[in-house]
Amino acid sequence: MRKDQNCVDSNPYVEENNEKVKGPVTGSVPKGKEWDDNIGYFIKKRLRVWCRLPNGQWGIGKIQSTSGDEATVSLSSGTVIKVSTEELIPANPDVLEGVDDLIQLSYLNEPSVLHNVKHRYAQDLIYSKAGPVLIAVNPFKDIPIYGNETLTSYKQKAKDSPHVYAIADAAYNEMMRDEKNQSIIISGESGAGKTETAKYAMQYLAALGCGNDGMEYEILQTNCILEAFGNAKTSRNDNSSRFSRVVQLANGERSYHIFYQLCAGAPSTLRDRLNLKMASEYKYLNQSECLVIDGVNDGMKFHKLVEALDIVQIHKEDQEQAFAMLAAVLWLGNISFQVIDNENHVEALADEAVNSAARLLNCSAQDLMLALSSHKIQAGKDSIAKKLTMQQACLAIDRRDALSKFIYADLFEWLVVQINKSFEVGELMITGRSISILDIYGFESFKNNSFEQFCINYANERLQQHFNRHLFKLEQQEYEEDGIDWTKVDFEDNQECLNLFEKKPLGLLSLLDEESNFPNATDLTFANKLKQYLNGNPCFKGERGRAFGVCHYAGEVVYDTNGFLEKNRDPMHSDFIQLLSSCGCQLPKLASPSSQFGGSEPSMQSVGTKFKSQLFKLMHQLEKTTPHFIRCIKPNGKQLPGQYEDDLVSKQLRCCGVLEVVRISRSGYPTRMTHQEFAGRYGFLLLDTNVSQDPLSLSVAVLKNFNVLPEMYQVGYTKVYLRMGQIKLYMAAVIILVSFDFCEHLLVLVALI
Ligand code: AD9
Ligand code: MG
Repeated sequence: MRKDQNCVDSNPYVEENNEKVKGPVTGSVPKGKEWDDNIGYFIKKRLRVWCRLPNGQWGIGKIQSTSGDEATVSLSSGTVIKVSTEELIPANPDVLEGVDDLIQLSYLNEPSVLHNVKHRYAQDLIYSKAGPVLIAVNPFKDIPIYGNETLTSYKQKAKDSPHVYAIADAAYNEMMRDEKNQSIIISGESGAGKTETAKYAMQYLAALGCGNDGMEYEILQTNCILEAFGNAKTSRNDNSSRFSRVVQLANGERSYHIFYQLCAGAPSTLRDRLNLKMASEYKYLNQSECLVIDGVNDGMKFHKLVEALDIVQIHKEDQEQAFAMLAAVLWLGNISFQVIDNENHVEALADEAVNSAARLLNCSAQDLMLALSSHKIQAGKDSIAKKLTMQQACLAIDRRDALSKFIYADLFEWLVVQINKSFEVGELMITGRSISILDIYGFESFKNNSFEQFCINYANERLQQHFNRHLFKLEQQEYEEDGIDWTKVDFEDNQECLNLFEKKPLGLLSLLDEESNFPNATDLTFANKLKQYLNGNPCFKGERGRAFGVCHYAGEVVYDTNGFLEKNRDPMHSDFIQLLSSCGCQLPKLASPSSQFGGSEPSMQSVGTKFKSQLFKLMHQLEKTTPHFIRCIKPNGKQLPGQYEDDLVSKQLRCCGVLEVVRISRSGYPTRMTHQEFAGRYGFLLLDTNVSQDPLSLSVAVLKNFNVLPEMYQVGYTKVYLRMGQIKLYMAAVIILVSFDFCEHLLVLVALI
């Protein structure tokens, strides 16, 4: 196999200070190599290089002299330092500073990539390309690069600099051209800007797809609704997309925005009907000592929310029913328990909280109290209700909280169904094609990581595999199968980590389910079991006590198993389901006819297993689409504009595989067409009619006829492969030609580009 001429691992020449300097593009000088122009290593006097400074940061400078294994480097700051030649990394010439696409860098290495992104960020150029991937660095301030004017420029192709609009535009065009569903997959850490980016993508698609102002406005209003019900303030992001935080909050964080909005903004008639109090009077909300967000007016937000609900045509009665469910959840949180007899049985206190919750749920206070204070025990075919005792008081609280979470989850699902229903008209439905935008919680690694992080990181591990598959695996497989010359580019495969989670019976999820089913198991016995069975796995790290570590693609995370078993079980008792399905409340039943509410049998699946099967379903759907990837980067941990922490950014760029993507895109052939397609599209341009008419011969003849440089394309068994940008370049030439000779085809070609 011929080594690819343009592959980054070969030795290109770079013009620097009028000297030709030859050298490897990546990495440092191999150990033991001498300075030798004949060999061609890059260490040359006055060459720009990166070196690690004593403070761990990268510094740029020029080599003054070398002696043995040591080089003297004059830094741009004026300081002169001595550095081991092994640690020197070549820097790009000035002219390449701040290029749009990292593919254009002559030297591809971590400090160069980091510097390029930083240089652009300092000029508010928050978007860059890494081959096919869009990198978006959160500006944490408003910059005037959105709105109708910019949108129109992208729509009319007057602009093509990296932008989320450009990605949305590409997705739309590919959907129309290939008649294939598309997806825009947005990933990144918490607070990196995923949701904002998703909103801009939606804004663009709404403007493009609808051609109808009313519909566009309606689509955008859904953001306001989904954010109110799906987002909350966390320590990392004031508007974080969350799940499952109805009942427990960390200090300084808030529950879903909607609760505070309702309490602050509901008009007095509604307040009376729901017996609504201030947010500070509800335990679910006041436990974290954080009721407001700086600069946010919850009352006003509530009015905006109601407007949005009206716009997406959710009936007033349904809106009121949804608010009643929210108020019921808040009142449930205020329910407390007391000992009622000598046998230490506990019962819910028959106070305002119980009465209000029961009234809002449309059931009797007695039924609600019974459901909360007793549990059913199976005796043969029958079940007997048994009162909980003082020792089981925490069970009663768990049951109350499980009910609250369940109601909220169902309400959210109902809302999504309603929103989707209101869009069951319009162009997308007519063409039957769709563009899915995936804004998923990013990888999380905190000081203390629990079951939530475990699930989130598992999902991210799956998404990373999807990314790898599309950008590395499938790409290279296709080259090989189609018989073109190709030198493989290595990438980090995370299959082993996924196996650690998913393998049966000895994987993290299976072992968790197994332990969750043992009545006497504890979080400690679970941790010990993991260590017993998984210690040999290279992605698993046994830690002390209840902890264990997982080597994720984005770094190692230590999880504390405290609460894992209980959270995995998340009991939703059948008597609750009975209670709720017998009550007059209509909303939840609308939401999910297949859900536990309507059915007689509660789901016995654990939370972990359910999460896995939902994730598989999602991945399955994504696999059927053409993906477009956006990697959001958080430049600092303080949510502040203008601050760029090198280490933090480096880590994120590294863990999303940016370098590898650039490497593969630079040496790869991103544009490809079958010989039939290619010949069909461009064959008519051939003036020579003697060419054999089979598609392969026609394709080759077209390429030759237009003098496409041999290193710019490859001809495989089934397809023609072209390097980045070739189709544009080549087609521009074609248009000029066509406009003279084949005027009738001009329109077709313009449309193709
Ligand atoms: V989480 O995983 O849901 O916690 P996200 O979704 O990645 O997180 P989000 O989009 O909510 O983060 O962005 C956080 C904040 O950054 C926003 O509230 C904005 O204040 C800020 N942001 C993000 N992107 C932009 C942007 N393109 N322009 C201006 C932005 N501000
Ligand atoms: Mg978000």
